[in-house]
Amino acid sequence: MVLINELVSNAVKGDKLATSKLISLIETDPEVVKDLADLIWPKLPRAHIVGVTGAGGVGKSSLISALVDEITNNNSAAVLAIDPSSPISGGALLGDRVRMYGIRHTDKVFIRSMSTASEEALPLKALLSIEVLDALGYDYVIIETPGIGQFNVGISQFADTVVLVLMPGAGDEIQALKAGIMEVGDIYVVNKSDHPNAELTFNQVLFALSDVSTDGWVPRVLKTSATRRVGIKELVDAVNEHRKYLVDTNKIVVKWELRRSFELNLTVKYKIMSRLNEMLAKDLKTKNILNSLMKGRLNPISAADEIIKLMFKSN
Ligand SMILES: Nc1nc2c(ncn2[C@@H]2O[C@H](COP(=O)(O)OP(=O)(O)OP(=O)(O)O)[C@@H](O)[C@H]2O)c(=O)[nH]1
Ligand SMILES: [Mg+2]
Repeated sequence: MVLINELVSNAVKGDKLATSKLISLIETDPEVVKDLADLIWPKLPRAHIVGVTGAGGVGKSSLISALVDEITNNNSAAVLAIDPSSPISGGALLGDRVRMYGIRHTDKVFIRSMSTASEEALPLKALLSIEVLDALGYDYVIIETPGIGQFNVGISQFADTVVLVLMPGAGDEIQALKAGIMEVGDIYVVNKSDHPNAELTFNQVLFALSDVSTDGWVPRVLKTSATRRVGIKELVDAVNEHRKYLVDTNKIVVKWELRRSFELNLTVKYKIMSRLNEMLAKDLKTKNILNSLMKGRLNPISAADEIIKLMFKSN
């Protein structure tokens, strides 16, 4: 607890190593949030959460670094890159990433990557980290998630604004857009606009979206070149316009509710699974139930009912 107190007071002052250590603690054991909560939580969300998604290699990371450079002219930003393939996670990459992307206002930027199991698109630890970054006072929290065709991560369940990134020649994605099976973005970006096919793809996206029904917000379609830093200011303007729209229509409250219900859902699952594993390791009655299931004396549903009964009895 002393450690946490110290980390929080340093993180609040802008110490990025302390912030990174707090996130590492959450990665190791989400229960640490209980201690954190007394210090910096709970409260109404304040940061604007931007989810940036798109297929591999479209330029999400490059676009985020350009975006962060623009945003941090006036505000602070934290970036959380969810990386399903990387076995490396965390603090070690912090400095490297900032350097790698050539971000300018480094004092106002926090960057962190987080590895996940591939089937676990947005893990609890990521959601809790978003809350911590918000509580620490970052104005924008930007999440990079991979999104491939219809296999999306449910980004709209936690992001206030969804930026969907495409690149020239993204035929499959445009088909998916037309068919309505791709995750819906608030802003569509055709990145790599320095490529010859960009204009064609841009027009195809506009066309594909022309009969997508909206409830008040008309999705923006933009062209950017992350590497040449073209169209970045327009992208930041579109994000801010969307935020203003959410605030003006009070839809921001619905976003907060969605995010916090998603959080609750993942937390309850996490706690029940932890409890189950603990019971399977230590509790004789639980082991007997598993044994009966294996021998065919119990079916899985009745076995689960028995386990749940035990779970609530022993609490
Ligand atoms: N020509 C051009 N290349 C770009 C642009 N944006 C990104 N790239 C290049 O595209 C490649 C992939 O960029 P990233 O930013 O790593 O793409 P990503 O979507 O984050 O990739 P993953 O995280 O691996 O899915 C890199 O070689 C970038 O330099 C752009 O606007 N124009
Ligand atoms: Mg990336």
